[in-house]
Amino acid sequence: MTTSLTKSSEFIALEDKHGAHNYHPLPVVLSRGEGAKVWDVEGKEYYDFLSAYSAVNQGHSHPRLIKAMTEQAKTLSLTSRAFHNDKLGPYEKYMTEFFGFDKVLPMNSGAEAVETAIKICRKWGYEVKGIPANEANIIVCGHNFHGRTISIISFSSDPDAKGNFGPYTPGFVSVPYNDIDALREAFAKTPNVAGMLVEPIQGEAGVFVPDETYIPEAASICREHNALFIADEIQTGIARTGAMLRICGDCSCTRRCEQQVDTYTRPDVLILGKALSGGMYPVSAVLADNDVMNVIKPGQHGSTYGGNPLACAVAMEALSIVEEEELMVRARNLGKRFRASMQELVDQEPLLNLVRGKGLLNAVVVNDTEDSDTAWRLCLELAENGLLAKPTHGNIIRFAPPLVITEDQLDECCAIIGKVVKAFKK
Ligand code: IF1
Repeated sequence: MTTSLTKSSEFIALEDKHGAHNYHPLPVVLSRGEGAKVWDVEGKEYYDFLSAYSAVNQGHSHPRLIKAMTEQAKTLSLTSRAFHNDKLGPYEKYMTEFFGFDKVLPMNSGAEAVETAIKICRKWGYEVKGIPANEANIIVCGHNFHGRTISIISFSSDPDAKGNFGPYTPGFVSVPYNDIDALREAFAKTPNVAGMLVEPIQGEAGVFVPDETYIPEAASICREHNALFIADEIQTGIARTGAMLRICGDCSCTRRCEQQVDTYTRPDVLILGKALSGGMYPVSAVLADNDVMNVIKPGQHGSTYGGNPLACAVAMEALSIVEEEELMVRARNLGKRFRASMQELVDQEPLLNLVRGKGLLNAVVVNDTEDSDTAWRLCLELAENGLLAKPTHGNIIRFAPPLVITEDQLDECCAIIGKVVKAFKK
């Protein structure tokens, strides 16, 4: 379809009239992207400091991804799982070797993969652990974000995500994040715990980084209680936080390595999405070993698009780019540089309270109340000055550029942020 529209305001008016109002975007209409940059319909250039919520870690329009995508699209895009296809097996081998698990279950969106992990966990609880029928509990954390399906929002603590969508799915017990004693207590008090679902860094909560010991200790408590430790690395994984997975800590292996087996931060179930396809196409995955994954038998789970040849081709290429371009090392080094620069700004400017994060998943907390519009107005100013970022929870701004951003570009971006903050009138 061709369109005669040219101006941002015209596109925004169309969305306003014909689209559901389930988002409140910044008033910018993008039409092109390359690397760390995007352009709007007026031709204005921006640095992208959201990276589609960490889906475009490999940068916009990566030439290798475009090639993989278009070549596969010309050949075979979808077969359904009623038949085999010649990309699925190679993809599954690649994925399981890459992340060090026996098996992978391919899905599409992040929320679907989380649902999949929950289903696997419950079934494992009944069939392997021996939990009485319909009694399984899964421990989750306060202020989590795992997606937007009914079951997932059933254990959300965000009133907007949850309000008036009831009745809710039972079987989830929420504990405060980063509180190991609360977790121990929950395990002691809660019968029939099949597993624990956790984000290694809470993204939506404002890039909340737990204590170094929290994730390994949580994993070991799960092991003590014969419960599955399920890591949602949809946002933190695939190099974003400076390692292939956040649960790899500071290890810079290009693939998920064996070290985690020793420290037991290796999850029993690993959930990936977003950058698994580098922003080309929705691709998500759940990984686990045979003792867990084999509870799923034919007919018990699946999806029309899950494991399609296009997704398989794109995901293999997306991971191979991360590995070959060593994006985890880039994210780690550039992240340190970004936080150091922002810390200087925080020290000088009363408008900013603090900067936190890991790798290139960072947030700056603005010195104002959660219900103020200061962070929103700052983001409008940043956009005006050529940098796109989005507030979360009112007074927090997330900064997460594509990992292919260069050091010079990052410095330029820090200068833009500095300039905007210094000139800002509250
Ligand atoms: C939106 C946040 C980011 C996720 C984790 C599962 C999913 C997500 C850890 C679901 C998705 C997104 C979705 C996006 C906003 C966003 C987000 F602010 F809400 F928290 F990234 F920071 N697990 N996160 O972060 O994946 O089904 O969306 O593919 O527009 O809702 P999905």
